[in-house]
Amino acid sequence: MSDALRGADVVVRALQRVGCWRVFTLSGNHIMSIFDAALDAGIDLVHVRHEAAAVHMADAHGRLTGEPGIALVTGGPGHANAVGALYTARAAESPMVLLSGHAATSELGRGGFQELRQADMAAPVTKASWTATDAASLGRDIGEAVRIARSGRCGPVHVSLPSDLLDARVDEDAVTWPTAGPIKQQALGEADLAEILSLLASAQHPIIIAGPQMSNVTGRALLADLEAAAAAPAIILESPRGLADATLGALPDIAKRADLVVLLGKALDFTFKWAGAPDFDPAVRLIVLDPEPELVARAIREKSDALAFAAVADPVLAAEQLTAGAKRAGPRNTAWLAEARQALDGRPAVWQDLVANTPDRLHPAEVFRTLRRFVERDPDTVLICDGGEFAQWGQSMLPVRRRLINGVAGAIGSSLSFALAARLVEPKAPVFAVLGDGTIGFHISEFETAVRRALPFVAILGNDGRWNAESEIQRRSYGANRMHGCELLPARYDRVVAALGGHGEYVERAADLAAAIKRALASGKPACVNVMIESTAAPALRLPL
Ligand SMILES: Cc1ncc(C[n+]2csc(CCOP(=O)(O)OP(=O)(O)O)c2C)c(N)n1
Ligand SMILES: [Mg+2]
Repeated sequence: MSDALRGADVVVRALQRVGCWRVFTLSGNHIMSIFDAALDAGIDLVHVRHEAAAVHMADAHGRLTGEPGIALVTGGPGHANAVGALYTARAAESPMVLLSGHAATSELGRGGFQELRQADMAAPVTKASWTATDAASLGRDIGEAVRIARSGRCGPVHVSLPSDLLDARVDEDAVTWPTAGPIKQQALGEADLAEILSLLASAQHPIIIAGPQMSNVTGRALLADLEAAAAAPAIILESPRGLADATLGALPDIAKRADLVVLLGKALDFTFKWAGAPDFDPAVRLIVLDPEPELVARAIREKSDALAFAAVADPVLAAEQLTAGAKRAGPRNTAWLAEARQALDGRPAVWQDLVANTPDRLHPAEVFRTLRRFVERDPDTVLICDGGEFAQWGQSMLPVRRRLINGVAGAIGSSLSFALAARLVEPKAPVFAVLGDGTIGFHISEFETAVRRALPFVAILGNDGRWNAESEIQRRSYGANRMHGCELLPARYDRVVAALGGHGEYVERAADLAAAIKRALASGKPACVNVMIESTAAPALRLPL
C-alpha cells in the first residue's frame, strides 16, 4: 500500500501534472489545506486583495499564455466575490479555472458555515461548473476542468472543493491523475474548405471577423496571413462597442459595403448587430465557422436566408487551412483590402494637434501621442485598456501586438489585476495599463499586491473626475442639464499608490507627461501616473463623405 495523501495534496499535484505552478488566490478557512499542500509542492501562491482580482489575473494569464490560469478562493462569500469576474473571462473566451473552497459535504443542507449553491451560482458564467464528490477523483476533476477550459471556444470552468474532501486521506494508488495531452480540435473537411474558398474568391467586398479568442500574438499573426492571402480585411471584434470599437477606425463604413462576412469563431451577436441592416447591406451573405455546435445552430436559426455556409470548426485550424488554400489559388485583386485597411487604420490628421481647452488639463489625444513613443520602443510591450471614454482614445491611438481589454463583457475594473498577471508572464518589456478614474477604484488595493510581489507596471490614469462614459450617455440621451450621479472627486490616486509602496506621479500639463512616464518606468515600482484630463467623449471615426 502506498502513502496516503490528503485531498488537498491531490489537488496541488494534479495542478502540477497539468503544467500549473502558479495560483492566484485569497486565503479562507475552506482552502487552508490547499495552501498547506502548496508549500510542499512548491506552487507559487500569488495572493491578492479581492477574489475578483484573483479571477482577473487567472483570466489575463490564460489570454496571454493560452494555458489556463488558476484562481483559488474560499467558499461562500469568497466564491460570490469571484463569480462576477468570471463574466469578463467568459465573454473574452479566456481559458481559466476557478477552484473554490466549499462547505463540508457532511454539513450540506444543515446550515453549514458559508454554505452556498456555488456550482449553480457559477454555472451561467462558465463553460462547466460542478462540485467535487470524492477525494480520490479530485485529480480527475482538475484535469477535466483544464481540458474543458482549453478546448473548443476557450472559457472559464469552475469546481467547488468541499473542505472535508480536501482533508480526507486517500491511498495514492486510488487517485485518478490527469494527463496533459493535446486537445483534438475540429478541422474543415476538404470539400468544405473548397466551398468556402470559392465563396471568398467570388465576393467583391469580403470581411473576416474573428472572435476574442484570436486576440493574442499568435491569433493576430494568423489573421494577418489570412488577410494577405485572401485579400480580405481580417479583424477581431472583442469590444462591447463592437463595430464602433475605436481600435477599428471607420469599420462601420466598411461593414456597410461588405457582401460576404466570414465569422471565424466569432459568435453571431450584438457586437455587429447580428449583421443586420442598416449596419450591413440587407443582401450580405454569411459564412459561419464556429467550434460550438450550439452557436452554429443559433446562426442557422437567426440568419437562415443570409447563410452561405456554416460548419463546426476550430477557428485557428480554419484560419491556417484558409490561408494555405488562398495562397494556392494565387494572387488576387487587393484594391478592396487596401481601401478597407485605410479605413481601419487611418486616423484623422487633426488628432496630431488636438489639445485641451481647459487650463491644467490634457486632452486624451495629448496623453496617447506621448505614450505612443514609449509603447513603440519594445515590440513585446503589453498594453491593457480599461474603463470608458479615455481608454477608447488609447485603444484607437496605440497600435500594439500584445493587448488586453476588458472585452465583450463590457465590465470595467480588471486592468490593474491584468497588469500584475501580465508582468508575471512578461519579465522585461513595459506593461502599461490605461484606465479611468472611476475604474481605478475597483481594485486600487492590488497595488499593494504588486509592491509586495515586486511586479512593476505603469498605470496611465485619465482623471476627469467623473464616470464619463455614462455622463456622455446622459448628455446625448437626456441633455446637458440632466447629467447627474456620475461626478467624482479629482482625487490624488497617485498618492494612494505611493502610500501603498508604489510610485506616484501627478500631471496637469502635456509638457510634463513624458518625464513623468520616464520616472515611473525608472522607479522599477508599480506606478500610477495620475493625468488630469478634460472630459472628452470617445472618438467616433467615419470616412469623409
Ligand atoms: C462593472 C461595470 N460597472 C459599470 C459599468 C458602466 N460603465 C462603463 S464605462 C463607465 C465609466 C468609467 O469611468 P472612468 O473609468 O472614469 O472612465 P471615463 O469614461 O471617465 O474615461 C461605467 C460606470 C461597466 N461597464 N462595468
Ligand atoms: Mg473618468
